Parts: sequence; structure tokens; C-alpha cells
Amino acid sequence: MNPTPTIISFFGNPGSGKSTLCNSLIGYIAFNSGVSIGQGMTTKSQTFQLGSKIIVDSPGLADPVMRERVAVEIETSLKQNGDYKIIFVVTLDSGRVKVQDLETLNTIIRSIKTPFEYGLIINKVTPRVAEKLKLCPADLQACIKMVEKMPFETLVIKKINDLEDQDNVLIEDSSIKQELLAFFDKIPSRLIRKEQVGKVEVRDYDKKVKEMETKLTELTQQIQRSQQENERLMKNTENMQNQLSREIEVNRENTKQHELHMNNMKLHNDQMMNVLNNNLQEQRALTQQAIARAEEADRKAEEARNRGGGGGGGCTIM
Ligand SMILES: Nc1nc2c(ncn2[C@@H]2O[C@H](COP(=O)(O)OP(=O)(O)OP(=O)(O)O)[C@@H](O)[C@H]2O)c(=O)[nH]1
Ligand SMILES: [Mg+2]
Repeated sequence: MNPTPTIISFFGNPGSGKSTLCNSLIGYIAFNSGVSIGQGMTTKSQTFQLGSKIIVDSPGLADPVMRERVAVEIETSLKQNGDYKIIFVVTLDSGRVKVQDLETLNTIIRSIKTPFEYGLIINKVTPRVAEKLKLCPADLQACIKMVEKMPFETLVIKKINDLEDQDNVLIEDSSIKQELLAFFDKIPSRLIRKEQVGKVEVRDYDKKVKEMETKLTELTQQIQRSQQENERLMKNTENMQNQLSREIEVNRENTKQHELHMNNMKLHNDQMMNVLNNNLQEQRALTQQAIARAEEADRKAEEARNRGGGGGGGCTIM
């Protein structure tokens, strides 16, 4: 029995960079890549055996002339009873995922009638937009929310100037290649059986793209409004925090002054207590001296009385 092959399938619209990514994964030019005026460069699904894996490069659905045929190509490529790693490649237009790319994703996602995961590569991103996405991924999230199934993992790849409008070139940057390999490893493969793949339905493709454009504009406006509201709330919170910090500082200063005052009071009280104690001691000493003098006077008076009574004229009064 043949083991189930692992199929790494690349999907995305013309010019998104699928063939270049496939070739870079393989290590040489296995599929033609480049600029093709008027229609996609890749017009048929192509496969390449890489060790135990099969790499599938597909044409894009955005081309209206080839669309019906490409839809059949994609459906067939998904009906190979393999363990699929599905990779969607999209590009940005002024920092937003192109609506056509989103509809292509949805069209293919809808045709797979069994649970699966996919990886999303946002390709050819200008350094400025890449930096913005890092700082504020909300806009990108808004676009991705328009897709009927969220990606398992997303990878943003910066635009490589050396590849611009070139035919049959490879990504040479080793750090990007490493990132790509790690990304492919992370995406789980899922068995997709032939009977679990439906028609890749492209009849209403253009209509759906238009509907999505309207929805996306509304969603973007909503996000902008909630971002403004968030900023307003953040500003309020910041003001309240500043006010609170000022009050804490004032309270701290008041407490310090109060403590100082209490310490002075205590010092003053201690001094007063000392004076009172000294006075008390003096009073006690004076009282004792007075008592001693009174006792001495009593004693002397008693002696005088005793002397007067014993040596007199012997008169006895009856
Ligand atoms: N600047 C830049 N150009 C790129 C990059 N990746 C691919 N390209 C160029 O984009 C053009 C289209 O690339 P392909 O790999 O042929 O795109 P594709 O998705 O296979 O296109 P189709 O076969 O028409 O569906 C080629 O000229 C590539 O050299 C990138 O990261 N940066
Ligand atoms: Mg191609």
C-alpha cells in the first residue's frame, strides 16, 4: 500500500509570488515564475516531488478569462487523497489584503468539506507597511476576518527588491528561507479525501468581490471609529491617572507635614512632662522638709512641757 503523500499546495492570485515561494522551497527553478502581462504566469496546476513531499503550484482565480478552467484545475489538485498542507499567498494594496485575494481564499475554503488548517503568507510587504502591521495589526485582522476560516498561522514576508519583476529567481536571503521552512513545519497536514472536495464555485466570483468590498469598507470605518473611541478612552484614563498621581503626591506631602507636626507636639509634651516631674519632686522635697521641721518643733515643745512640769513648786490641785 502506498503511504499517503504529504502535499504542500500553494494557492493565491496571479503575481502573489506562489511560484517563487515554491521554487525557493525546492531550491531551484522547478516552475516558471515572473511577470505575465494580461494573465497569470502559471496557467495550470504543476507538481514537483521533493523527497517525500509533493509541492503543488496553482494558477490564480482572479483572471476572469481563465477562471472556470483554473477552478477545475484547483478542484482536481485537491482531489489527490493526500495529507494536505494548504498555503494561501496574498499581497497587500495600501496595507490592506486585496479583496480578490480574500474571495479566492473563500472560494477554495468553501470547496473543502472536511476540517483542515491552512497557513497564510502575506507576501511582498513594503518595509513601511510591515512596520505598521507590527505596531497595529488591527487593520490586517479586519481584512482576515472577511475570510470564512481563520488561518492557523500567518507569515508576513517583506518585499525583496532583487525579485521585483524578475523571471525565474529564487529567494536567496537565508533568514527568510529559515522563516519559511519553520512556517511550513508549523502548519498541520490534514487528510483530504477526493469525496470531501466539492466544486470550486466561481460563478458569482465578481459579484462576491463587490459585496466584500462594500463590507470591508464598512468594517474599516467601524474599526476606525472604535480606534478613535479607544484613543479617547485612553486619553481620559491617562488624564485620570495623572490627576490621581497629583492627589497622591499632595496627600503624601500633607501626611509628611502632619507627621512632622505630631513629632514636634510629642517633643513639646515630653519637655512639659519633665518640667512637671521636676516641680513635683521639688514640691515633695519641700513638703518633707516642712514635715520634718514641724515634727522637730513638736518634739521641742514636748520637751519644754516636760521640763516645766517636773522642777516646779510642788502644787497639787485636787
Ligand atoms: N519585489 C518582490 N517581488 C517578488 C517577490 N516574490 C516574487 N516576486 C516577483 O513577483 C513576480 C510574480 O511572481 P510569481 O512567483 O511568478 O507569482 P505567482 O503567484 O506564481 O503568479 P502566477 O503564476 O501568475 O499566478 C515575479 O517577477 C517575482 O520575481 C518578493 O518577495 N518581492
Ligand atoms: Mg506562478
